[in-house]
Amino acid sequence: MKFNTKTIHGGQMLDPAFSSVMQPIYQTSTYAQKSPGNNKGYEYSRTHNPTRTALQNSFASLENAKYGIAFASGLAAIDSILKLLSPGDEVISTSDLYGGTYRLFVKVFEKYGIKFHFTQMYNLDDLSSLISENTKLIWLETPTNPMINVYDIEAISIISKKHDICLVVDNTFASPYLQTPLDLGADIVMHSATKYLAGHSDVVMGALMLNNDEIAERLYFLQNSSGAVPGPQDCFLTLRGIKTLHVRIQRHCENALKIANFLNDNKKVDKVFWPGLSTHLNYKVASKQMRGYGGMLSFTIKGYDYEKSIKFLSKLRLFTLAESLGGVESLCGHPASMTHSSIPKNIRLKSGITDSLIRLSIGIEDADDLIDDLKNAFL
Ligand code: P1T
Repeated sequence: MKFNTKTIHGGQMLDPAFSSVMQPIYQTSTYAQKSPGNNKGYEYSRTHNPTRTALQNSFASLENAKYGIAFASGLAAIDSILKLLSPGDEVISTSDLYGGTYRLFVKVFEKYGIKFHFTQMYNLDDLSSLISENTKLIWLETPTNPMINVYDIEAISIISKKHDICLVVDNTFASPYLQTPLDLGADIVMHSATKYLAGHSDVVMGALMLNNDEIAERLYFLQNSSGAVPGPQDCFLTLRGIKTLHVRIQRHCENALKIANFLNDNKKVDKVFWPGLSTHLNYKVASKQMRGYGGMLSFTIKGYDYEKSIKFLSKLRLFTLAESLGGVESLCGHPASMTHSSIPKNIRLKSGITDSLIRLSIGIEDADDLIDDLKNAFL
């Protein structure tokens, strides 16, 4: 099945009750049992729910995975991966990553004896030099949030395999339409499905996709044992969102290209971070491993400081100042004071998250209207 068909039919079956074409919302916490433990595998909704099963099958199908596991948020999905580790284990992560992921690593899991190293993953010698016998996980966000750096999944997977380290790719910014990391050698794919997968800024949801039977069993155990599961209504909304994933991402990419070119040609703009520009540091690797360059873009304006950048954001009308990304509507944000404020300033500056950095989540409105909105904010 090709990707555009998988978004609609991947892993789906007609509902056995009435053959409804849309998956029903099984809004129930529990199921009547004929005798203890006897009800087609459905006993309690933290453990299993048919709407969630349909979503998990869709997740697996999108990433060419054997297993899909749904969580109540992207961070809940990451939390479960970290619970695979034991005290003394070490993780090597991209230094440029979502602030909430950094916070979970450093402020929650360090306390339990997990050690985190942060590095840019361009230089594979730097990565290799951090590997020890305690290294159990490589955390790769690509493209990164908010600098839109792109790292070579295949090259990094060669290193992870050599040292028997689990390679996890946070594929939130790309979506499986643009990149399928398991095909490139990753062991687990993680998504904040809140973003492109659900796609309409109306649900918070996390996803893990993988092929390894033993790790999958441990993650299903954690999903049930820790209990950070999504409700059936949210599973339904995410399934519905996924049905248009391919057409939405096509338009996100088309609009991002037009806006990246507009900003790149604008004399007031200092730097544009979008991997589809041939001048971007990661254009080559992005062209190799991605099927398009995505709808996330960051930029800085010449001579702008914190105040001027905030003023620029306040002048935008179609771009809404808000956390999150990947919905049909365009959003703008100031990473230093919003999504990445939990990262200490000296650390975020090293990754390029300056006080003047502006992040755009380019929606699927008419690109000319979006460009007019930006033009107006430059006046
Ligand atoms: O918000 P949640 O569904 O828990 O997902 C966390 C998360 C994980 N990984 C990446 C790359 C993310 O961007 C996020 C969430 N990011 C935002 C809310 C944001 O505005 O960047």
